[in-house]
Amino acid sequence: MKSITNLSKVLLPAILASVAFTACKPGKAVDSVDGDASKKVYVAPGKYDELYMFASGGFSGQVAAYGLPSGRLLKVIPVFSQNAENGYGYSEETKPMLNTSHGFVPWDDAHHTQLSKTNGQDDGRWLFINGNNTPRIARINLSTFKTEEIIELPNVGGNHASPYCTENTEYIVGNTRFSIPMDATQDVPIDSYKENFKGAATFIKVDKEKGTMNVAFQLIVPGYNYDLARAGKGVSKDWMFFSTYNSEQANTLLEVNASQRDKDFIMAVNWKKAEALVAQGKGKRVPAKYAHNVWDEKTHSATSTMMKDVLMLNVQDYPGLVYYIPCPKSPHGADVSPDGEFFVASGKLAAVIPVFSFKKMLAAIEKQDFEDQRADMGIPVLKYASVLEGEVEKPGLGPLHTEFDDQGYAYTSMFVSSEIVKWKVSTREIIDRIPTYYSIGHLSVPGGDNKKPYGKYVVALNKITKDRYLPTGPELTQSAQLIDITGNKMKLLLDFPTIGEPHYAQSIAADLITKNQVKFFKLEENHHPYAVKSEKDTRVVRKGNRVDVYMSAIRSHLAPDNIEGIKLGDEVYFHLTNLEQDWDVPHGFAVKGANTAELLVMPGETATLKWTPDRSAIFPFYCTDFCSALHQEMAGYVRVSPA
Ligand code: CUK
Ligand code: CUA
Repeated sequence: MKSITNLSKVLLPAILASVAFTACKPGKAVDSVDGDASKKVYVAPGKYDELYMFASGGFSGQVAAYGLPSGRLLKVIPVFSQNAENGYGYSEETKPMLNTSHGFVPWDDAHHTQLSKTNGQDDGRWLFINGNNTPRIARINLSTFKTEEIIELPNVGGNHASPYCTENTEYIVGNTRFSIPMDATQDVPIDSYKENFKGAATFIKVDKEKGTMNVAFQLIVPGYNYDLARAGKGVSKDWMFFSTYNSEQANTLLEVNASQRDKDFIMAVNWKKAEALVAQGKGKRVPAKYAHNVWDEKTHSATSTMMKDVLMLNVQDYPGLVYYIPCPKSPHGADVSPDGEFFVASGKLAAVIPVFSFKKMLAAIEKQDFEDQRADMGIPVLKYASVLEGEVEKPGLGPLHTEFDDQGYAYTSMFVSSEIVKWKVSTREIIDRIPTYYSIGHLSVPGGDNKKPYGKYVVALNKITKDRYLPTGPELTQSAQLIDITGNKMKLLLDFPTIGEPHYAQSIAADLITKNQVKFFKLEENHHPYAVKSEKDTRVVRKGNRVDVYMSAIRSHLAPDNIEGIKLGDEVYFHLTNLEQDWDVPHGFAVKGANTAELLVMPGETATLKWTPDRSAIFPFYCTDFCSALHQEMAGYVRVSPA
C-alpha cells in the first residue's frame, strides 16, 4: 500500500496520455477474437436475440435498446431529450415530462441504467436512468418502452451516484457528484466550500405496483464528490455503498488539491435504519423546489408538479447511520458481489483493487474499531485493514468498475491500460485479461448486479474507438464490445456502435421483457380529453382564437382532411387519435411550416400538435409513417385565411 502515492504520480500522467494516445491498427486484437465469433453473434433473419441490452445514450440523454449477441439497435427510447422521431418532448402531452425547476430542459447527460429488481433479480418491469446535469431520475416502463416518470432531485449538483436500487426496488438512490450549499439560493464564495458545501444522498421510494417515484428523504452527508453507489443484497441488503473522492474538500479538482490523500472513502449507509428513523418522525422538512413529472396512461398525457419541500436528516445527528471505509485513491465504482458479502471499490488512481468484507465491517462497527482522525461531521471512519478481505494485486492501470458472473468470477474494467481483468472472487487471483478498444469505462455482465447473474457475456463500454470503424469526420462512433466469458479465457466476439456515450448498460433475458409487451393501447380505455373513438366524432371546435381539431387516423385516411375557417392569429391544436387496434401501426402527422412538432401516434393513443400559423395560405398535412399501400393518401389541407 505504501507505493500508492508514488504510483499516482506515474498513473495520472498515464491517464492523461491515454486520452491523446495514437493507436495503430490493433494487430494483437486478432488473438483475442474467438474463431467461432461469427456463429456466436449471428442471429439469423427472422430469429430473435437472446438478451435485451439497455444502454445509456450518454450525452444524447436517451436510452438505447440493443439485441445481444447481435448488437443490433432495436430502439432509441427518448428520456431526457426531445426526440423528433416520435414527437417526444414536442407534443403537448409529452412536453411536461421535460419540465424542471429551471423550466423546460430538453436535454441531459445520462449515465447509468438500472433494471428494477424483485428478490435481487431483474424483473423486467422498469428501467431507471439518471440525468447527470439537471439532476433527475427517469423511469421507463418496459412493457411500452416509454418514459413514464421523471423526478428532479433537489440539493444535488450532478446526479452521478444514481440510480441504483435496493433488492426489491424499495428505493432508488441518487447522490451528488458536486457538493453544493444545501440552500441552493445561498450566495457564498466558492472557496467557502469546506464550511458550506454538502452532499445529499437522496432516497426515492418506488411504489410496488405502479413504480411511481417519490423523494422519501435526503441524508445530508459531508461535502465530498459522490461517484457511484450499489445497494447491498442478501446479507447486506439493508445497506447501500457509495464511493466518494475529493475527501480533501477542494473547491478545484486539480490533482494537487483534490487527489492528495492516499485514501478517500466508501460510504456505507444503513438505509433500513434511515427508513426507521423517518418512520419515527425524525428529520426536518425543508423548503426545496423540484419537478415531478408523471405520465398518465389513461389520458396519454404527462403532468408536471412542482414540489415544495423535502425531508432531510443530517447524518451527524444519527449515530450508526453512516460509516466511512478508507479506500485507495479516488474510488470510482463500488460494486457488490452476488451474495452481498463483498464490496469492491476501484480507486481510479490506485494500484490495487480492494475487496471489503461486509461481515468484517459489521464486526468493526460492533467493536467500535475506528480511526480517530478524520471523523468528518462526526462520522466514524473504520480502519482499512479491519474491513479489508484482501486486495487484487497488479490488476492493471486505472480500475473503474466491477461486475460479477454466475461462476464466482469478477470482471474489472481498466481505463488506462484498456483491458478487462477477470479475477476469482474467493481468492482475488487474476485469471485472465483481455484488451478492449479503447479506454473502457463501465462493463456489463448480463444480470451482473443480481443475486444470480446470467453471465455468458461481458460487454465493454468504451470511451474511444479510434481506428475501429470507418471514419465519420471529427467525431467517431461510440462503441461496445461483446466478449464471451463462458470459458477460462475471455474471447472477443463483436464490436458494435452505440448512440452517445454508452456509459453503462444492463442486459436482461429477452423473455422477461417480451412476455409483458403492450401491442397497442385500447381505444375504449383512452381517456384523453380530446380523443375520438371513431371517424364520425371528428370535428373542429373554436373557442375565441383557440381552435381544437379532433382528428382521427386509420389506414388510410386522416379525418377531417379539409379544414377551413382558421384565421391568421388563431392557435390551432391538432389532437390526433390513432384508431388502429393492431400491433405496430403508428401514424405520423406533419403540417407544412409547423415549427412546434411532428407527431407519431401509437395505436389507440391521442397526441397533440400545437400550431400558430405564420401566414395565411393553404397548408398541406400528411401522415409521416409509411403505414399501408394508401399511405400517400393519408393527407389533407388546412386553409388559413387572413385575420
Ligand atoms: S461513469 Cu462513465 S466510466 Cu459516469 Cu459511471 Cu464510470
Ligand atoms: Cu398513416 Cu402513413
